[in-house]
Amino acid sequence: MRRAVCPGSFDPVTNGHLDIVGRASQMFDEVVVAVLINQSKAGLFTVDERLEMLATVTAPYANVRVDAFQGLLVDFCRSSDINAIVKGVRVAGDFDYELQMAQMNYGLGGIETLFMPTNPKYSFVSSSLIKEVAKWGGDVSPHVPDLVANRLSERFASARK
Ligand code: COD
Repeated sequence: MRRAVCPGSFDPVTNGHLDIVGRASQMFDEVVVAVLINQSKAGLFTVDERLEMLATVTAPYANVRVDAFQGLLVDFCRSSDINAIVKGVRVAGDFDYELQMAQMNYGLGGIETLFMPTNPKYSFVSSSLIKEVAKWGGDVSPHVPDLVANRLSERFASARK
């Protein structure tokens, strides 16, 4: 089986992430969207909340499942029988960083990384910008699934109380 991983923080998932996941799902038998459990960085959403949002918004893709991992991505790939890492590339700066990680991951585990150019509609979209805009009441609805837009406004509304 050809199985790929789309790894990330997904705090929260955006339409840019989803575009890459959807395109990868057409190329592989199975795609695992894997959320990094980062003990040293608290996110806006817990890992469980991110997984729940991801499971809901990827439900239309029959061959996509979600999971979480700790430690090295290559170890997760090995234990889940994953042969490829799929990454979206937005701008040249992304490529410089992603290339280093791809080469390190290949050296560590012999796992290939495939780069997918982002859909230009989402080239400026990142989870951190989305959080910044949503925090101050800006409209993020064109850039994230409706579920995520609602969760963001709930989260920041309760923070303002
Ligand atoms: N359009 C297209 N793709 C996008 C967009 C967009 N608008 N936004 C993000 N993406 C893609 C990128 O490929 C990105 O890499 C991925 O989605 C995830 O993005 P984020 O922001 O949710 O997640 P990151 O960048 O914080 O994730 C970093 C990883 C968790 C992938 C990385 O740190 C990792 O693999 N960590 C595990 C530890 C490890 O193995 N370290 C050694 C690496 S060599």
